[in-house]
Amino acid sequence: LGPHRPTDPRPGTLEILAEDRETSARSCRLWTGHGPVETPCFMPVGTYGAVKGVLPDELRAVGSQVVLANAYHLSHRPGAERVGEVGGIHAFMHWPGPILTDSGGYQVFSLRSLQKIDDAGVDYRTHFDGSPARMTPRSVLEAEASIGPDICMILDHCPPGDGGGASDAARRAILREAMDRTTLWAQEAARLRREILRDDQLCFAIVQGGTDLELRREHLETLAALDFDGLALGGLSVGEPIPQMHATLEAIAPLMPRDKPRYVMGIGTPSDLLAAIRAGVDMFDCVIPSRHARNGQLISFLGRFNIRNGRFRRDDRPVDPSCGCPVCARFSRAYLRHLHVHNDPLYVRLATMHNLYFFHEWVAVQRRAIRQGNFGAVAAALARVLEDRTQ
Ligand code: PRF
Ligand code: ZN
Repeated sequence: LGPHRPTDPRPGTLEILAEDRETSARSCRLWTGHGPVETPCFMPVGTYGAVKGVLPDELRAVGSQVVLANAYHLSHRPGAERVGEVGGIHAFMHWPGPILTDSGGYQVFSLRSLQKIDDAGVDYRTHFDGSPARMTPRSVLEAEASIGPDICMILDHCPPGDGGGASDAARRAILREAMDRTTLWAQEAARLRREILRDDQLCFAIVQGGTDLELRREHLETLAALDFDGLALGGLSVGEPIPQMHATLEAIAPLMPRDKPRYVMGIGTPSDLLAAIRAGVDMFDCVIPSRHARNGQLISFLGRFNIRNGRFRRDDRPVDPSCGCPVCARFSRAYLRHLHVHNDPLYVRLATMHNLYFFHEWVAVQRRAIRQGNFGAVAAALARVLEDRTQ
């Protein structure tokens, strides 16, 4: 992995390597300016240009292919121009592979720092020092041009999934308004991207519409007609009931353009990933493995447990004896608990590596199955694993 070679396919090229016969699952290779991505692919979150506590070579060792950062956070700290001055985010963080940046629209809405939203952009107060700022489709692309990721997400409006307690009609109106505004911003971004971004930077649009299938279909159709390299489903896993989220994935992901990468933003649990892959999604990102690790939650084929629990004091087994990660190869539950109790930063590093390895492996098992033509059987086995696990 590393910078694009002249013999590599053009960034944005999607090779469809296998499609499952019974489900919508598929496996592809997406070419970026920093090498290929084998899909389905789970992307760890490194908001400020670091997956907390873990070195780039350690990320590689646990199976990470693409790292996600956030253009909003980097624009404020240390500043998009500052990242540009050092040669871009790859040089700054010393990650040689593909990088995707989220626009930050979602963070501005979810951090409740929102001031005023209009058809041209959003006024907000930064969550750093409360100073006023404005985000527009243009300002996001300009930040991403300086920061230099391989995949750029555009500005969107993601409303809360629980409707904020509103009636059905009011909820639909909220979804519709956010969706129409997201369309205006996407049209603007599609007009500007060729002028602002480099040729080898891919640009993805974000479909909204909550769990309303009619709105989703309409928005997907509108955005699919614009000049983007890939499409994402936003507005999922934002407080709506999980069965509704899975039903939306199942109905909408298969309708996304076949010849472009399909990304679902901010999911998910192992069960969410299984549902998304079955529905034909290629990429996802989530803070669960890294954030849960920091909180003491270790996730594996055995289930999820909190390492702080006293029962691990004398437990000299690895987190999961069947796990192939570099942490389980050497360290015991008792040692990890000890590190956690003493707030040793080594705990975060080891726990994050184990959790990320498990998420990558969970997806890699399905990727291999799709490519070998036995996804149905493997997905059924994984569903049984989920039922047997301790939550
Ligand atoms: N939009 C953007 N980023 C996101 C989301 C979204 O809707 C979500 C929702 N799950 C996570 N991250 N831009
Ligand atoms: Zn492990």
